[in-house]
Amino acid sequence: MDEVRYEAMRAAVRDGDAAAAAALAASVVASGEDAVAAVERGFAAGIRDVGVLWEQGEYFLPELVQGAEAMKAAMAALAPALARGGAAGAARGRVVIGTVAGDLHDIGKSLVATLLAAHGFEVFDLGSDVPVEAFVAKARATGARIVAASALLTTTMTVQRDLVRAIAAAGFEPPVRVLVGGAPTSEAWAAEIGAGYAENALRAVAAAEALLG
Ligand code: B1M
Repeated sequence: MDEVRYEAMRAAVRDGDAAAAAALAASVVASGEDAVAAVERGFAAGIRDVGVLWEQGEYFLPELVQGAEAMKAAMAALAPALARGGAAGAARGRVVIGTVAGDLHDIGKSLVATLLAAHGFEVFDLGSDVPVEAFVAKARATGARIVAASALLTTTMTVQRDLVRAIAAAGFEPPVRVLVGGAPTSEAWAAEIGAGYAENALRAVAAAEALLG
Protein backbone atom coordinates (compact mmCIF):
# COMPACT_ATOMS: atom_id res chain seq x y z
CA MET A 1 0.00 0.00 0.00
CA ASP A 2 1.41 3.41 -0.80
CA GLU A 3 1.78 6.35 1.58
CA VAL A 4 -1.06 8.23 -0.13
CA ARG A 5 -3.57 5.52 0.89
CA TYR A 6 -2.24 5.43 4.47
CA GLU A 7 -2.50 9.21 4.61
CA ALA A 8 -6.12 9.10 3.35
CA MET A 9 -7.00 6.58 6.10
CA ARG A 10 -5.28 8.73 8.69
CA ALA A 11 -7.10 11.86 7.48
CA ALA A 12 -10.51 10.12 7.44
CA VAL A 13 -10.21 9.28 11.15
CA ARG A 14 -8.58 12.58 12.07
CA ASP A 15 -11.48 14.40 10.36
CA GLY A 16 -14.09 12.15 11.98
CA ASP A 17 -15.38 11.03 8.58
CA ALA A 18 -16.85 7.59 9.31
CA ALA A 19 -18.16 7.05 5.76
CA ALA A 20 -14.75 7.71 4.20
CA ALA A 21 -13.01 5.53 6.80
CA ALA A 22 -15.42 2.64 6.17
CA ALA A 23 -15.03 2.98 2.38
CA LEU A 24 -11.23 2.95 2.61
CA ALA A 25 -11.34 -0.07 4.93
CA ALA A 26 -13.71 -1.89 2.57
CA SER A 27 -11.27 -1.29 -0.30
CA VAL A 28 -8.48 -2.88 1.76
CA VAL A 29 -10.64 -5.96 2.34
CA ALA A 30 -11.67 -6.16 -1.33
CA SER A 31 -8.10 -5.93 -2.62
CA GLY A 32 -6.69 -8.39 -0.07
CA GLU A 33 -4.17 -5.86 1.23
CA ASP A 34 -2.58 -6.03 4.69
CA ALA A 35 -5.36 -5.11 7.13
CA VAL A 36 -3.08 -4.89 10.17
CA ALA A 37 -0.83 -2.42 8.36
CA ALA A 38 -3.92 -0.41 7.37
CA VAL A 39 -4.86 -0.16 11.06
CA GLU A 40 -1.41 0.61 12.42
CA ARG A 41 -0.08 2.92 9.70
CA GLY A 42 -3.38 4.41 8.57
CA PHE A 43 -6.43 4.50 10.82
CA ALA A 44 -4.69 4.27 14.23
CA ALA A 45 -2.30 7.05 13.20
CA GLY A 46 -5.41 9.16 12.63
CA ILE A 47 -6.90 8.45 16.06
CA ARG A 48 -3.53 9.25 17.66
CA ASP A 49 -3.59 12.58 15.79
CA VAL A 50 -7.02 13.18 17.33
CA GLY A 51 -5.48 12.62 20.77
CA VAL A 52 -2.69 15.10 20.05
CA LEU A 53 -5.13 17.73 18.73
CA TRP A 54 -7.25 17.23 21.84
CA GLU A 55 -4.20 17.69 24.07
CA GLN A 56 -3.32 20.88 22.17
CA GLY A 57 -6.83 22.24 22.72
CA GLU A 58 -7.60 22.19 18.97
CA TYR A 59 -10.20 19.43 19.35
CA PHE A 60 -12.94 19.10 21.97
CA LEU A 61 -15.03 16.13 23.10
CA PRO A 62 -17.29 16.04 19.98
CA GLU A 63 -14.22 15.70 17.71
CA LEU A 64 -12.79 13.01 20.01
CA VAL A 65 -16.06 11.07 19.79
CA GLN A 66 -16.32 11.55 16.00
CA GLY A 67 -12.74 10.34 15.54
CA ALA A 68 -13.54 7.26 17.64
CA GLU A 69 -16.68 6.61 15.58
CA ALA A 70 -14.68 6.81 12.33
CA MET A 71 -12.05 4.48 13.80
CA LYS A 72 -14.76 2.00 14.82
CA ALA A 73 -16.37 2.16 11.37
CA ALA A 74 -12.99 1.29 9.82
CA MET A 75 -12.41 -1.56 12.29
CA ALA A 76 -15.89 -2.99 11.62
CA ALA A 77 -15.30 -2.95 7.86
CA LEU A 78 -11.84 -4.50 8.31
CA ALA A 79 -13.08 -7.25 10.64
CA PRO A 80 -13.31 -10.00 7.98
CA ALA A 81 -9.75 -9.33 6.81
CA LEU A 82 -8.37 -9.11 10.35
CA ALA A 83 -10.12 -12.36 11.24
CA ARG A 84 -8.55 -14.28 8.38
CA GLY A 85 -5.07 -13.07 9.30
CA GLY A 86 -3.91 -16.23 11.05
CA ALA A 87 -4.50 -19.87 11.83
CA ALA A 88 -8.14 -19.61 12.90
CA GLY A 89 -9.51 -22.58 14.78
CA ALA A 90 -6.09 -23.79 15.87
CA ALA A 91 -7.29 -23.79 19.51
CA ARG A 92 -4.18 -22.32 21.08
CA GLY A 93 -5.85 -21.63 24.40
CA ARG A 94 -8.48 -19.48 26.03
CA VAL A 95 -8.10 -15.79 26.81
CA VAL A 96 -10.40 -13.53 28.83
CA ILE A 97 -9.98 -9.92 27.73
CA GLY A 98 -11.39 -6.54 28.68
CA THR A 99 -10.65 -2.90 29.43
CA VAL A 100 -10.33 -2.31 33.17
CA ALA A 101 -12.90 -0.69 35.46
CA GLY A 102 -13.35 3.06 35.02
CA ASP A 103 -11.99 2.99 31.47
CA LEU A 104 -14.22 3.17 28.37
CA HIS A 105 -11.48 3.02 25.71
CA ASP A 106 -12.07 -0.19 23.79
CA ILE A 107 -10.61 0.28 20.29
CA GLY A 108 -7.13 -1.09 21.05
CA LYS A 109 -8.54 -3.85 23.25
CA SER A 110 -10.92 -4.93 20.46
CA LEU A 111 -8.02 -5.03 17.99
CA VAL A 112 -6.04 -7.24 20.38
CA ALA A 113 -9.11 -9.52 20.82
CA THR A 114 -9.61 -9.77 17.05
CA LEU A 115 -5.98 -10.67 16.34
CA LEU A 116 -5.85 -13.21 19.18
CA ALA A 117 -8.96 -14.88 17.75
CA ALA A 118 -7.47 -14.74 14.25
CA HIS A 119 -4.43 -16.59 15.55
CA GLY A 120 -6.41 -19.44 17.04
CA PHE A 121 -7.14 -18.33 20.59
CA GLU A 122 -10.64 -18.71 21.98
CA VAL A 123 -11.40 -15.20 23.18
CA PHE A 124 -13.96 -14.12 25.78
CA ASP A 125 -14.32 -10.35 25.40
CA LEU A 126 -15.89 -8.69 28.44
CA GLY A 127 -15.94 -5.25 26.82
CA SER A 128 -14.86 -2.10 28.64
CA ASP A 129 -15.19 -0.81 32.23
CA VAL A 130 -14.76 -4.37 33.54
CA PRO A 131 -14.43 -4.86 37.32
CA VAL A 132 -11.56 -7.04 38.57
CA GLU A 133 -14.06 -9.55 39.99
CA ALA A 134 -15.62 -10.05 36.54
CA PHE A 135 -12.22 -10.93 35.02
CA VAL A 136 -11.62 -13.47 37.82
CA ALA A 137 -15.11 -14.98 37.52
CA LYS A 138 -14.84 -15.36 33.75
CA ALA A 139 -11.41 -17.01 34.04
CA ARG A 140 -12.89 -19.46 36.52
CA ALA A 141 -15.95 -20.16 34.37
CA THR A 142 -14.01 -20.69 31.12
CA GLY A 143 -10.78 -22.26 32.37
CA ALA A 144 -8.84 -19.55 30.53
CA ARG A 145 -5.14 -19.47 31.37
CA ILE A 146 -4.63 -15.87 30.26
CA VAL A 147 -6.44 -12.76 31.42
CA ALA A 148 -5.67 -9.78 29.19
CA ALA A 149 -6.37 -6.27 30.46
CA SER A 150 -6.18 -3.01 28.55
CA ALA A 151 -5.92 0.44 30.18
CA LEU A 152 -5.70 3.80 28.37
CA LEU A 153 -5.76 6.19 31.32
CA THR A 154 -3.01 6.83 33.84
CA THR A 155 -5.77 6.78 36.45
CA THR A 156 -6.96 3.27 35.48
CA MET A 157 -3.68 1.46 34.80
CA THR A 158 -3.39 0.82 38.54
CA VAL A 159 -6.42 -1.48 38.21
CA GLN A 160 -4.11 -3.80 36.27
CA ARG A 161 -2.10 -4.23 39.47
CA ASP A 162 -5.31 -4.97 41.42
CA LEU A 163 -6.12 -7.58 38.79
CA VAL A 164 -2.73 -9.32 39.11
CA ARG A 165 -3.24 -9.46 42.88
CA ALA A 166 -6.81 -10.77 42.59
CA ILE A 167 -5.76 -13.47 40.13
CA ALA A 168 -2.94 -14.53 42.49
CA ALA A 169 -5.33 -14.54 45.46
CA ALA A 170 -7.81 -16.73 43.55
CA GLY A 171 -5.16 -19.50 43.53
CA PHE A 172 -5.84 -20.86 40.04
CA GLU A 173 -4.28 -24.23 39.25
CA PRO A 174 -2.82 -24.37 36.63
CA PRO A 175 -1.86 -20.73 37.15
CA VAL A 176 -3.55 -17.94 35.21
CA ARG A 177 -1.20 -15.32 33.74
CA VAL A 178 -2.12 -11.67 33.26
CA LEU A 179 -1.21 -9.79 30.07
CA VAL A 180 -1.39 -5.99 30.11
CA GLY A 181 -1.19 -3.25 27.51
CA GLY A 182 -2.50 0.16 26.50
CA ALA A 183 -0.90 3.53 25.77
CA PRO A 184 0.23 4.58 29.30
CA THR A 185 1.62 1.12 30.16
CA SER A 186 5.14 -0.17 29.52
CA GLU A 187 7.39 -3.17 29.86
CA ALA A 188 8.68 -1.68 33.13
CA TRP A 189 5.15 -1.26 34.50
CA ALA A 190 4.26 -4.83 33.59
CA ALA A 191 7.44 -6.13 35.25
CA GLU A 192 6.67 -4.08 38.37
CA ILE A 193 3.21 -5.61 38.79
CA GLY A 194 4.19 -9.12 37.66
CA ALA A 195 2.33 -9.28 34.34
CA GLY A 196 3.23 -10.00 30.72
CA TYR A 197 3.32 -7.02 28.36
CA ALA A 198 2.69 -6.22 24.71
CA GLU A 199 2.99 -2.78 23.16
CA ASN A 200 0.65 -3.49 20.26
CA ALA A 201 -1.93 -5.99 19.07
CA LEU A 202 0.38 -8.14 16.97
CA ARG A 203 2.89 -8.39 19.80
CA ALA A 204 0.02 -9.39 22.09
CA VAL A 205 -0.35 -12.59 20.06
CA ALA A 206 3.32 -13.47 20.57
CA ALA A 207 3.13 -12.46 24.24
CA ALA A 208 0.08 -14.69 24.80
CA GLU A 209 1.90 -17.59 23.17
CA ALA A 210 4.94 -16.95 25.37
CA LEU A 211 2.79 -16.81 28.53
CA LEU A 212 1.36 -20.24 27.70
CA GLY A 213 4.91 -21.53 27.33
CO1 B1M B 1 -9.78 9.31 25.55
N1 B1M B 1 -8.05 9.77 26.38
N2 B1M B 1 -10.71 10.05 27.10
N3 B1M B 1 -11.41 8.92 24.56
N4 B1M B 1 -8.70 9.00 24.08
C1 B1M B 1 -6.85 9.33 25.69
C2 B1M B 1 -6.40 7.94 26.17
C3 B1M B 1 -5.80 10.47 26.01
C4 B1M B 1 -4.31 10.01 25.99
C5 B1M B 1 -6.05 11.69 25.08
C6 B1M B 1 -5.06 12.80 25.32
O1 B1M B 1 -5.16 13.51 26.28
N5 B1M B 1 -4.10 12.95 24.43
C7 B1M B 1 -6.30 10.89 27.44
C8 B1M B 1 -5.68 10.12 28.62
C9 B1M B 1 -4.69 10.96 29.41
C10 B1M B 1 -4.11 10.18 30.51
O2 B1M B 1 -4.68 9.39 31.19
N6 B1M B 1 -2.84 10.47 30.75
C11 B1M B 1 -7.80 10.63 27.32
C12 B1M B 1 -8.79 11.23 28.14
C13 B1M B 1 -8.29 12.26 29.13
C14 B1M B 1 -10.17 10.88 28.06
C15 B1M B 1 -11.33 11.40 28.93
C16 B1M B 1 -11.02 11.53 30.43
C17 B1M B 1 -11.81 12.73 28.29
C18 B1M B 1 -12.91 13.42 29.07
O3 B1M B 1 -14.02 12.94 29.12
N7 B1M B 1 -12.55 14.54 29.65
C19 B1M B 1 -12.43 10.35 28.67
C20 B1M B 1 -12.34 9.15 29.66
C21 B1M B 1 -13.52 8.23 29.56
C22 B1M B 1 -13.26 6.94 30.34
O4 B1M B 1 -12.65 6.04 29.83
N8 B1M B 1 -13.72 6.88 31.58
C23 B1M B 1 -12.05 9.88 27.30
C24 B1M B 1 -12.97 9.42 26.36
C25 B1M B 1 -12.65 9.02 25.08
C26 B1M B 1 -13.71 8.66 24.02
C27 B1M B 1 -14.90 7.89 24.62
C28 B1M B 1 -14.22 9.93 23.38
C29 B1M B 1 -12.82 7.87 22.98
C30 B1M B 1 -12.81 6.33 23.20
C31 B1M B 1 -13.82 5.61 22.33
C32 B1M B 1 -13.68 4.12 22.46
O5 B1M B 1 -12.62 3.55 22.68
N9 B1M B 1 -14.79 3.44 22.30
C33 B1M B 1 -11.41 8.39 23.31
C34 B1M B 1 -10.30 8.26 22.41
C35 B1M B 1 -10.62 7.80 21.01
C36 B1M B 1 -8.97 8.57 22.81
C37 B1M B 1 -7.68 8.58 21.96
C38 B1M B 1 -7.72 9.83 21.09
C39 B1M B 1 -7.43 7.37 21.07
C40 B1M B 1 -7.46 6.01 21.78
C41 B1M B 1 -7.45 4.92 20.73
O6 B1M B 1 -8.48 4.34 20.39
N10 B1M B 1 -6.27 4.67 20.09
C42 B1M B 1 -6.56 8.63 23.08
C43 B1M B 1 -5.27 9.30 22.63
C44 B1M B 1 -4.17 8.30 22.35
O7 B1M B 1 -4.23 7.14 22.70
N11 B1M B 1 -3.10 8.78 21.80
C45 B1M B 1 -7.31 9.11 24.26
C46 B1M B 1 -6.13 3.74 18.95
C47 B1M B 1 -5.86 2.32 19.46
C48 B1M B 1 -5.67 1.36 18.29
O8 B1M B 1 -4.66 2.40 20.19
O9 B1M B 1 -5.86 1.95 22.39
O10 B1M B 1 -3.40 2.66 22.34
P1 B1M B 1 -4.55 1.95 21.72
O11 B1M B 1 -4.13 0.41 21.56
C49 B1M B 1 -2.88 0.03 21.02
C50 B1M B 1 -1.83 -0.26 22.08
O12 B1M B 1 -1.93 0.56 23.21
C51 B1M B 1 -2.00 -1.74 22.34
O13 B1M B 1 -2.43 -2.27 21.09
C52 B1M B 1 -3.11 -1.27 20.32
C53 B1M B 1 -2.50 -1.13 18.92
O14 B1M B 1 -2.11 -2.28 18.35
N12 B1M B 1 -2.94 -2.19 23.36
C54 B1M B 1 -2.73 -3.40 23.96
C55 B1M B 1 -4.07 -1.68 23.84
N13 B1M B 1 -4.62 -2.50 24.73
C56 B1M B 1 -3.82 -3.56 24.83
C57 B1M B 1 -3.91 -4.71 25.62
C58 B1M B 1 -2.89 -5.67 25.50
C59 B1M B 1 -1.83 -5.48 24.66
C60 B1M B 1 -1.73 -4.35 23.86
O15 B1M B 1 -2.88 -6.79 26.21
C61 B1M B 1 -3.93 -7.03 27.11
